[in-house]
Amino acid sequence: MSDFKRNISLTGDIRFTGLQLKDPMEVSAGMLGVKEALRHGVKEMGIVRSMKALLAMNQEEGFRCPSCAWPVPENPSGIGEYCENGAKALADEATLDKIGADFFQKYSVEQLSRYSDYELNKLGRLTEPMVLRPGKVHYEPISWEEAYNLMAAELQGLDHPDEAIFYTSGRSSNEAAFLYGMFARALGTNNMPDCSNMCHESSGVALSQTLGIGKGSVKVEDLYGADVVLIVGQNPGTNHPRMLSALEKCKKNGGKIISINPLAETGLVKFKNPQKVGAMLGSGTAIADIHLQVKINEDIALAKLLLKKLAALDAQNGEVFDHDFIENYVQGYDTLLKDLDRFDAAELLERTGVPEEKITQVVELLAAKPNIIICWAMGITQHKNAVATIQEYVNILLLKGALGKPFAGTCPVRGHSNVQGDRSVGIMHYVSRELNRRIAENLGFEPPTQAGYDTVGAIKAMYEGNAKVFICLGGNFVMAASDTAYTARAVQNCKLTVQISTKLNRSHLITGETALLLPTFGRSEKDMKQGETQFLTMESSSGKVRRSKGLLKPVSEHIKSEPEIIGMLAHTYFQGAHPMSWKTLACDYEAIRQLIDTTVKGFEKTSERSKGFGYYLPNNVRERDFSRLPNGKAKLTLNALPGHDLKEDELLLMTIRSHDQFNTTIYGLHDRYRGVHNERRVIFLNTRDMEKRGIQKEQVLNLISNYNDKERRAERFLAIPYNIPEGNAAAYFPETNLLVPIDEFADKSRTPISKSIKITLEKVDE
Ligand SMILES: Nc1nc2c(c(=O)[nH]1)N[C@H]1C(S)=C(S)[C@@H](COP(=O)(O)OP(=O)(O)OC[C@H]3O[C@@H](n4cnc5c(=O)[nH]c(N)nc54)[C@H](O)[C@@H]3O)O[C@H]1N2
Ligand SMILES: Nc1nc2c(c(=O)[nH]1)N[C@H]1C(S)=C(S)[C@@H](COP(=O)(O)OP(=O)(O)OC[C@H]3O[C@@H](n4cnc5c(=O)[nH]c(N)nc54)[C@H](O)[C@@H]3O)O[C@H]1N2
Ligand code: SF4
Ligand SMILES: [Mo]
Repeated sequence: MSDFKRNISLTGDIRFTGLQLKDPMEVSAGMLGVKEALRHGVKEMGIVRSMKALLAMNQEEGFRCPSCAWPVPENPSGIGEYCENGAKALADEATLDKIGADFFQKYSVEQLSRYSDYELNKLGRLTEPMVLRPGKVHYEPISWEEAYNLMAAELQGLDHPDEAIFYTSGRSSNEAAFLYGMFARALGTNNMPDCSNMCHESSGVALSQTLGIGKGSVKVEDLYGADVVLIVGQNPGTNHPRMLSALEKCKKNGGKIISINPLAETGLVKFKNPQKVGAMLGSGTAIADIHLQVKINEDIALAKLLLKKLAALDAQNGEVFDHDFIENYVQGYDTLLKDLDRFDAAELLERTGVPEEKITQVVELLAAKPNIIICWAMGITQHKNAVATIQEYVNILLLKGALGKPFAGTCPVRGHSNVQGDRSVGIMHYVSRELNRRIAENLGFEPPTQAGYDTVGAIKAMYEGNAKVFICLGGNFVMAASDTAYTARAVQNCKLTVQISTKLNRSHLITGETALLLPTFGRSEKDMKQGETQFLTMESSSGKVRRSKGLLKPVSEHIKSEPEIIGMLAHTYFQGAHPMSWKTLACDYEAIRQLIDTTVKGFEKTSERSKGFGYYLPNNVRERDFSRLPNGKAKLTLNALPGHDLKEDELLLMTIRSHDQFNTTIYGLHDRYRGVHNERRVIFLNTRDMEKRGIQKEQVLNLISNYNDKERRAERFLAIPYNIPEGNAAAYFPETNLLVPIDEFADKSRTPISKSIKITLEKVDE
């Protein structure tokens, strides 16, 4: 394995920042949310810039919020279609702080790697292309032209195109992602890992197998009229805040909200709608009517218990399940009912850790009501049995006939603002025969027919020396992926790593022999081409394609848009010897959209139809069309219960987000909803688990995971007694990714097991 003699820290200097504990908050958003949002905005962007940007965010002619993928409703409230965390994301990207050549001359990558992730992000926006040459520890400036030449030369020098890997984070536009995916294929590889592999891949796999489409079926408006909404393994108060407004409407209309979560997350408990002045002054609405405090990864037991009880009621009166729907659209009914008999209700109940009376309340609701929506996120996608867990919940919807009608359906709530769009336009490591056929027909070249690497596959390939060039369209690969030390080593094995980014992160410091840092536009920035401000398109969590048009002055005149960078790289590589006009496409987004329309199924007249509030892509579940599944019917599945075989001293750790971060981008050191201030190095523990181990509040602990006799450690975390089930623990990512073994991932989707890591605690003598 090569070593470039760079002395890079994977964690930054580990030091505590001054923990202060308060009670977890009962009410989310409201006045404090808006105040927080403005505070961040004004501090980072100045008052004029922040007001200008905030007024345009999520508006018809404005830009899409760069944070999460929650859709804007058909009839938005007018002003302020954003939340505190959307405003924070905007302030973070539109900051006036910047770093360029002088900065990198002063600080080496070795020095910078001692900074925390929080400190790195705070340095500001990248302003000019930089290169880190072999053996050097300082980035130096490089012209765009030389950067394209360097990349093209490295790609041309590969023995096989499969030695190149193209990672995508979910912030890119459809236009950029399309060009990127087509360039990888034109080169001859399907090596396109993306952040989805670590995120909702389990949802995609589970839903494709059972319902014939990897996306959800619910529109925002469906939530308003639902009878029952289950929020499973999701913390919307922090990660999809405007979803709470939709849930509030649902409640007003008589709907019931059930939260299934090991934690009593703020926002699900009480919520103030920041768009309504009246609501800000009141005490907020308790969003969740019932909270099932399930133990980590016992959702299959919980869903089976619900199914068993519903089946028993249905056996009495035949009115609980939708028998017409089952008859016409569903396969596997008898087998599923028989299989449920194998499980003992008392054992299932015990596994869940939920009080029986709460289960009874939920069963009564589900039995009586037809319009059910199930929403979920990382709490169920990042386990070994994630696909099975999601399918077990889908079983409930199928038996209730709660699909393909208003106010019912599946709602996997997506993370990154355009992660769904990126997939739709072709960012995937597997092969779609239909897409390949359309590429050959419309773009004039034969794409590769061999599947490429996903995220775990890419890391292993780099580690083993089978990949040499690693290009990243956004993201922070080394910190987001599992097994930080292994992943870092893997990336350092590459000859060239390229990061197309807005802000500095640790993946810019943990690099290959040569590294390029290519600065690009944020969403909010004005992208001028041919004398006109350009728009780009994105797809929300509900499958709607909309325009996004930035308006702020770009942070530097030396940065380039993502489509331009990709188009020019492809142009430099092919030098005209390719049927696609890469150079033209680099600056003509309209032309890219036309290619998307002809090449990607479901996209049609996008330039026109993406206006205003946009258009929905086709969705077979909404039409109750299951013809693409075997037998033409949706599928009920049989799923096994998980077995963790925890040792006496082991706990199951979930790695979660604080209220002050966007994935690996750390905005601040607070998690005020959970009562944690000024510290990220904390671990939430049940008091009984603390007592058993003689652990004091705020005691310093090392976290250790041990899989296949390999010990992995994340050092120095402060113990916090918290309302969390016994045997369970929680801590923030990315600090804890050191603990996730590279080989532990979900069956079928290969998503790392970030929410159920077996750990032990080691006390540190201070
Ligand atoms: N502000 C902000 N917004 C974001 C992000 C961000 O980092 N910050 N990230 C974006 C991205 S990429 C994504 S994917 C989403 C993530 O959105 P979420 O999935 O809400 O994010 P997590 O913090 O991972 O929260 C997981 C939740 O699942 C619960 N949970 C954990 N294990 C289990 C389990 O076994 N069963 C059940 N039922 N629940 C469990 C946890 O207690 C927690 O409430 O948010 C997006 N939006
Ligand atoms: N342990 C653990 N690990 C996890 C998770 C977890 O819950 N637990 N969650 C997983 C999930 S759900 C996800 S989605 C992944 C996230 O993985 P990634 O998407 O790779 O990571 P991010 O932190 O979102 O990437 C942030 C970086 O993107 C760049 N950036 C921001 N905006 C733009 C832009 O507009 N264009 C470009 N080109 N670059 C931009 C900035 O440089 C910023 O530093 O992490 C996964 N990792
Ligand atoms: S809910 Fe998500 S998309 Fe909407 S404003 Fe908030 S962070 Fe942005
Ligand atoms: Mo995600």
